[in-house]
Amino acid sequence: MGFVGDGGMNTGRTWEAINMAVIYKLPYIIVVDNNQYAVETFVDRVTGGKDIAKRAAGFGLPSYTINGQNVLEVHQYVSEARERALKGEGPTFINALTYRYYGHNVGEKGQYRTQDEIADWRQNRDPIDGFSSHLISEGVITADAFEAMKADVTKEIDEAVAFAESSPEPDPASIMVDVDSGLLGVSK
Ligand SMILES: Cc1ncc(C[n+]2csc(CCOP(=O)(O)OP(=O)(O)O)c2C)c(N)n1
Ligand SMILES: [Mg+2]
Repeated sequence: MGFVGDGGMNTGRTWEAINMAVIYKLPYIIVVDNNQYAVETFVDRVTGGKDIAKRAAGFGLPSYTINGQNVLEVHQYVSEARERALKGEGPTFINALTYRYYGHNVGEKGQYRTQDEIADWRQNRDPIDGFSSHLISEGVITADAFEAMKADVTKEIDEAVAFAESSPEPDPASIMVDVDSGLLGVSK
């Protein structure tokens, strides 16, 4: 599987790679993490033809636009793509519509979209809320069990952050471990 942002959808190398995958019938699934913004640029403003699954279809591979906020829908499309790949039927393109709650980076001012837009996605289309509501309504888990699971995961994350923050800074030389210094043109 290869993942690309909506930002990568208007770059030539993405489409060159997709073309190669098609002509060699590679067992490959390309997923667009289409969160509508490339840093601060709204995808529709920079995408000719708007519909990138249609664009992908022009390269001759099954291409879908799906609700990337829906866990089961993502699972279904990726499973089918996997089957096709394993049968030797070549690559599949999945444009998964999603949303980024936070900035592309910590320094951005966030003036390119409204707080209302972010709140709307969080409140009405959150993938974890959607999937947990589904599991609860289907009787797979209880609301209490879900809350307990959430508390466990939150604790695990908090502990990992505390561990990272209390750990010593890494030795700068360690970034060269397992890196081929010849490729970088530097010596160890
Ligand atoms: C090869 C290359 N070209 C340009 C950039 C500059 N750049 C950094 S992020 C970005 C856009 C990324 O958009 P997307 O993949 O949608 O990520 P998101 O903002 O949603 O996190 C660009 C053009 C880069 N890092 N590398
Ligand atoms: Mg993006």
